[in-house]
Amino acid sequence: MASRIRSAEVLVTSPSRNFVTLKVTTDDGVVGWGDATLNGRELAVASYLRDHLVPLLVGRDAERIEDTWQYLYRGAYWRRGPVTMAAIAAIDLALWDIKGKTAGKPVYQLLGGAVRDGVLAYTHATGADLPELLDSVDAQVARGFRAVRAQSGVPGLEAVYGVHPGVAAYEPAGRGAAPAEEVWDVEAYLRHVPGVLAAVREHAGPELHLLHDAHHRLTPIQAARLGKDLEPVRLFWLEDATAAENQEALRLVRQHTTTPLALGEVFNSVWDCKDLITSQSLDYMRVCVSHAGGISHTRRIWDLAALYQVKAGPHGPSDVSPIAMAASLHLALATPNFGIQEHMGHAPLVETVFRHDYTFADGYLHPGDAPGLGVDVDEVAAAAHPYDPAYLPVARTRDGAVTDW
Ligand code: GCO
Ligand code: MG
Repeated sequence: MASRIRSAEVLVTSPSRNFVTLKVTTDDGVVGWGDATLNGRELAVASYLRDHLVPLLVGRDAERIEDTWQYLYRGAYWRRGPVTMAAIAAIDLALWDIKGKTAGKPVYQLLGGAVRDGVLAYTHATGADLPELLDSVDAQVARGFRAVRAQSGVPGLEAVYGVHPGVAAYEPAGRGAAPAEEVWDVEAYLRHVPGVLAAVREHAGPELHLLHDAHHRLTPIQAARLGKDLEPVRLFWLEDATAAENQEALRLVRQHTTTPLALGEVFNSVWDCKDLITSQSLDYMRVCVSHAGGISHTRRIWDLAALYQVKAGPHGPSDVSPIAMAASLHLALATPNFGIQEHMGHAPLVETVFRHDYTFADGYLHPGDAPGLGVDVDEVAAAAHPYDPAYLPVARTRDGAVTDW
């Protein structure tokens, strides 16, 4: 007998950062959780869900995940875009959670079962200068990580995105009604970073997987030069070398360097990913389940990528909630061409609202074997932390012009 959706409710909570959470309840009382967090644009997704999608959900068959996905995506006429796809993702995750709970199985079992024992994870190491960065790398290796993203301060720049003290999870979005503005000097960065990463490689030895994120800030020719300069460092990947909208740029970069390339954390559909995958312009596709239409759509992207030897390297910073992280891990465990999962971790307060079954040990994550996604939300704790506006910083060049993010 079909199980119908009785209600769907949107929670916006801010246990040290903002999250948009969807609670779907069936008429037999099964609860599924979904995530719809879009950093700095949380309320837009909350409204899209509350005002446009929730009324369509009530009464639908909770088991027909794909049909609901097609109905919301194709039926809207206005397709794609981060707000739409994050909202659809939340519903998709909640319905997979319900399906798992109803079947009494973890979601990865419903996706075909595990094809690996654990999910290789990388985390962040940062330092204002080299000694601080090396300490941070050592601390993350001591926690068990076999892969580390290294970001460093740049002499002459007051703040560099992604650089912060300590190894605890940090929040790149700053509280307040408007974003912070930071000065960015690409030439200073390009002069400084190759030496820093070479020093990290020398310090860490050949086995540690080293990653670096350029945050979409380089022109194609600057990215090509950086990729070349970094070849002796043997990076696991150079991420977001160029702005994601101009996809031909990556082809140019690729012609000049064997440094592996990753991109796509801002993509939200297979159409965004298609050309880069089929032209084999990158090695890792970075879309994550909560921004790209959920498990149902993201697995199609991974399958397309598999044909071209492109691997999955999903986004997993602190704005990817524990619900989305759990969903990503279930999919990763069952995906043959999975590569690596970003795992920045969350502040302790986040874990008091979202209790998750996934674990980290010895470099690998595992989603756990609880039925469904394996995340529970403490609604009382969530309600104690209402929405608090926060925005990612805006970058300006030295002459004061707004520049690529
Ligand atoms: C990464 C990122 C993040 C994003 C942030 C946007 O983890 O690779 O680039 O720091 O910028 O999550 O919301
Ligand atoms: Mg990134």
